[in-house]
Amino acid sequence: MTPSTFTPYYVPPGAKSYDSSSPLIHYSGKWTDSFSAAYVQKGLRWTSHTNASVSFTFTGTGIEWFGNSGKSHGISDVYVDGRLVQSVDAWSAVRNKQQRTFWKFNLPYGKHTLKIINTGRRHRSNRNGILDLDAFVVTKGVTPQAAGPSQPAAQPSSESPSSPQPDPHSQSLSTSASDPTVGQHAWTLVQKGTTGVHAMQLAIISPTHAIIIDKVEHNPLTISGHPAWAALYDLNTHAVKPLAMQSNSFCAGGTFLGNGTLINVGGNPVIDGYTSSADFGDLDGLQAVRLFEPCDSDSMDGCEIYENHARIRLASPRWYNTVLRISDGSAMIIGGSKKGGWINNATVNNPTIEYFPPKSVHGSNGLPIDLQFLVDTLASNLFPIAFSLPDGTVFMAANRDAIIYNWQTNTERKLPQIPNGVRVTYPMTGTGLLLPLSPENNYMPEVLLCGGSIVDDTKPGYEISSQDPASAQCSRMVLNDDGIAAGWQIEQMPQARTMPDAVLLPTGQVLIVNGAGSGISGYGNVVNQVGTSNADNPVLTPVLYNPYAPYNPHELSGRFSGESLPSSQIPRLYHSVATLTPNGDIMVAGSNPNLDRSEVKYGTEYRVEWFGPPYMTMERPTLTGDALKMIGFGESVQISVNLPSAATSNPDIKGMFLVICLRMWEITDFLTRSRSHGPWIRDACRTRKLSPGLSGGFAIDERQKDLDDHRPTKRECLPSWPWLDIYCHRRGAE
Ligand SMILES: [Cu+2]
Repeated sequence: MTPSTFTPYYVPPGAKSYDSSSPLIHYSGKWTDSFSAAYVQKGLRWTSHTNASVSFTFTGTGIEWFGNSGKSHGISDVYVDGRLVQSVDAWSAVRNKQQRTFWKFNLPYGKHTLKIINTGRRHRSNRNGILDLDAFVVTKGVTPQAAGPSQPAAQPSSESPSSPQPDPHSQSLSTSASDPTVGQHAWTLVQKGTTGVHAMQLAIISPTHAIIIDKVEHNPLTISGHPAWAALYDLNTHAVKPLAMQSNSFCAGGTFLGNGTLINVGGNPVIDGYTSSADFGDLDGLQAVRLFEPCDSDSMDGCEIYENHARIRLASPRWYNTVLRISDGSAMIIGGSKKGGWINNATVNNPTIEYFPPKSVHGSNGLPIDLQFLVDTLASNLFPIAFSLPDGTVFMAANRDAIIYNWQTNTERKLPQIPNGVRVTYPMTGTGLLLPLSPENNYMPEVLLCGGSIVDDTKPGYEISSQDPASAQCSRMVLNDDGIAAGWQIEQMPQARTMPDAVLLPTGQVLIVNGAGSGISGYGNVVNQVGTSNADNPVLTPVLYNPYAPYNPHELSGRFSGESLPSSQIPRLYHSVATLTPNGDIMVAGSNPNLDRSEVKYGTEYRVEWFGPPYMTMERPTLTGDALKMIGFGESVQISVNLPSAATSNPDIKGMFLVICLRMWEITDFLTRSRSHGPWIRDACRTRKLSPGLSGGFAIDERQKDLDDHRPTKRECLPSWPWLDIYCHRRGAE
């Protein structure tokens, strides 16, 4: 079959295309027909006459205008319902076809009229500019009341200064301040910004930016004449800048290397005839290695993804692999399937690990090393949950099982099975994280796994339903001999969730957000699909977990609280993400249980939400002087801090101080753990309490203090790139 062209022109499920020859489209002035196999329905209409116009009345919530761009194209005025909304310049240095010249989403559902008038003006020329129309695409939208799919809207990109602006579409929800411990400071939820490309994978890459990596699909954001599938998101301005990528990153995995370079590996082949992209040459992503060097310029100029498939690639194909930075700063690349699919099976399973950069250990000569755990845990074992532990070993959970893997000796230590038949990895996706390492527990690692499903992973898709209930279980274990002998401690989330995302907050609490109350991950596989989603019953309210609260076997939800948390109106199912930001709030994005962009329930979600913990509105300690750029291992560090007045006056807080290091990245498939898919890669952090009694501590008797942080004693705990956050608080409180 001839691959279709991967242009911005696309008709998502739930939208309808009207060709330029449609009798419903009215032209006035002199227009000319052109014919080419490269045009929608092989025809296009154009005019170079000033004041020639086209108008079109449609019923729906959104409209997209597609046409060519090029050096002869000019400026047109676009009216919606009689109001001038934008002057659009279709000029470009390169001639492109099937471009999205203008779009307007988020209109109230109903009848609207679009009118486009040629101004005759043309960029860098006195000659008349061309206005052309290849097709209109109308987004009908779900019924106005239903919580439906998002209306995609791309922020202006640096590449196309004339990009239309989406409606400012923002909504604020605040909780009441009924909790006396919170006072006037409460959780907030704001919808602001759109990601332009669907946020399958998300990672914070600088104090000001996040990187978003999607799969090859028809996103609103474009680059070089075709849809983009990676972008940089400005956390402060909410602007999105498209990134060029060569290979299909569908269900890739990622982490940061010890030098701060982000690597994103694996993915999917080119999907011929669908989102195929033969015309710009996207490459099979199964063995791809994508590198993004540290880049903290505010403008992100020159920050690009590097791929060189001839020279840098994985030793074996991987789809849904987990990538984990280990104690020597390299990345361990764990498992995956040899090709895209759904539930893993022995035919496509890749039950091996490899490293980047490659290393020759245990006679591997850089080639993959067999890992029996990945055979034993078939079938639902994709995106294993993995953490690097303080002694350099690696915790892994997949399906119902867990091990500690010593990569230096290539040995596995079996851990007790996760109780009650709960499966925690794709497509029975749960979430997991390493709880804070703190002086109180002598930095003893403790893991927490939450959500997932008890659905039998040997059943075919037609025996699994989107209505099968998810698991509410959390399982927690201390990873030393006593803890392992004691086994998993069981808790219950207030609501069952599959595909949750867990975010470790600077307070030590865990925010569990996103996910579905029923069904499993993926799309197009089970019965009772909603649209094509394998999951249903979105869980719209996050819940807070306090790891420091006492365990009560008679009250299994005792460590959870959620009454004061605001609820979202946006379902976040398969392929959704959440991460802490350098500002301290939580960025939530994504959801796309679809092969390509869709406008029917559950559609492709581009809107971003921001959860603000109560501390966002409190006075915070501030660093005085320059922020630290680098701390060498074993170095002492002096940090000067201005303390908030509450800290100097409150006897509970005075004398207690936490310096917490957090790594910001979490990615869904890749770095973040968004459990909508992947394992969490956030490895952890060392929490350090500084008090006058501790060596290297400080005295607290003035507002400005010098903190002499004494250093980590184990190199493995901090292989690289931590973020240092300083908070004043009582443990477990906000
Ligand atoms: Cu995926």
